[in-house]
Amino acid sequence: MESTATVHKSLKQDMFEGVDFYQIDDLLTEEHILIRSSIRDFVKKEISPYIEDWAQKAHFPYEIVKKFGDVGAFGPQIPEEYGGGGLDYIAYGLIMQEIERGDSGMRSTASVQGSLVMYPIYKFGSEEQRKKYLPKLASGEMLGCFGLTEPDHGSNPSGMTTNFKDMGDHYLLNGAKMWISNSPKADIAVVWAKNEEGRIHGLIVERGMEGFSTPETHNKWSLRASCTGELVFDNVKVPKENLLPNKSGLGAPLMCLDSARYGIAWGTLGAAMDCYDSARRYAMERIQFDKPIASFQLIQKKLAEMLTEITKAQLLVWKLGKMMNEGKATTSHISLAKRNNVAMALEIAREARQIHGGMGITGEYPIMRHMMNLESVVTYEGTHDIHLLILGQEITGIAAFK
Ligand code: TGC
Ligand code: FAD
Repeated sequence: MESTATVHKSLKQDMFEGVDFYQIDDLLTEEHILIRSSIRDFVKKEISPYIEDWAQKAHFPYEIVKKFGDVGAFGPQIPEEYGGGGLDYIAYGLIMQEIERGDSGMRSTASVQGSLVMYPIYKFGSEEQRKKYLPKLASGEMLGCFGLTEPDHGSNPSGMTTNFKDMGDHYLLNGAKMWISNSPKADIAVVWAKNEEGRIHGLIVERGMEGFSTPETHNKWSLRASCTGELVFDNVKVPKENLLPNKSGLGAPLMCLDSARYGIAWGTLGAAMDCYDSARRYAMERIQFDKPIASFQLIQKKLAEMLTEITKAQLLVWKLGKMMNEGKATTSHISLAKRNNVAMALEIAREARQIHGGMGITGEYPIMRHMMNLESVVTYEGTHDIHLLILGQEITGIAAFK
């Protein structure tokens, strides 16, 4: 009989093969499958061997930024002329799925850069801003972050107090943002702030501007390999050409969130697949009462339900991806998928933890890391309940937020 120690060693090699019970690959193009395979190989080589150590040490591996750029993980949906991948939304989703299969914090780094920094610059920026920032963000020469949340305004960003005044030849920015992924290492921040009339605008704030600091948030039990911090603006002089000119109002950041939430719906599927894959292998190898635990009905029930939920979630994001490609997906369509798939992944992580018994709480397996990461994912980009209320508003026409 193989000892438990040997089993752990072999699992560490990352033998993930994907989950495709309903032959969903038939719905993908050859290009989609090639892209997925190249990102899967990248994750096996550049993330899986190290992620446990990074997470245990709360270390953000800055060198991954350039590597993500090289493999095309930043802004796959942005046109090629600006350094993006020029790919469709299903390709974008598959990339997020594979990266989050490695770790949700790594996917955070990629989705913030692509959907929350490159997207607003591409969508709402001037041609000069696009040319200045997008190619460097795409290649990983530059890292960005997105500042919407404030200490007193999380689910309700419209109440933000960060503000800027027109000083003639520049804007003067004051306020603070909290819980900002990538902030401690970011070269630029896309910051949402109110002008003197109370209208929300996006501004590009660069590291090095006087009065701008990015203190790191320590002691997280979740997304430990991703860096999170604040953005503090103390009379920061922002050049006028750094204002995103082509859209204002809360709708602008909410459009960015649509794109990022879509990526999360795919990404969490990756975390769920990893937990299922690890649980299935462990159940086949772990012997109790002289049999593999996989032979017990209660374990089979858990595995069968995991596969069912993963398959349903795969079909959901594939159809949503088609709607994104056709420009037919609405915020509520995206909310449904983000909410469902994060909850599905969290439930699978918890069940997988049970299947691994005591080993499930250790860093020998990815389960506890995924589970703790998903506790952030269920909160950021709109909490589980906020997405329920978005759906409630869609169904009834009544906003129950206020
Ligand atoms: P509401 O009155 O509904 O809307 C305000 C204005 O925005 C317009 N709008 C949209 N426009 C474009 N696209 C959308 N998806 C839009 N949704 C709304 C709307 O028409 C209106 O326009 P106008 O012209 O009338 O002003 O806004 P509300 O204040 O009632 O809020 C609604 C609510 C609660 C759903 C919204 O505030 C919300 O989604 N809250 C959640 C906040 C959130 O998700 N924060 C995420 C921060 S970023 C983050 O977490 C990154 S983590 C990244 C990582 O590490 O991966
Ligand atoms: P609150 O809004 O205070 O919510 C607390 C609880 O109250 C939740 O359960 C919520 O659902 C509930 N609640 C709130 N309002 C209502 C209501 N009307 N009806 C019913 N229930 C309600 N933000 C960024 O801008 N950029 C980032 O890069 C970023 N990265 C993040 C990284 C991490 C690791 C984390 C944890 C957060 C990040 N966030 C980021 C912030 C994130 O978007 C917010 O945490 C989230 O929007 C919730 O805000 P809050 O934490 O202030 O919770």
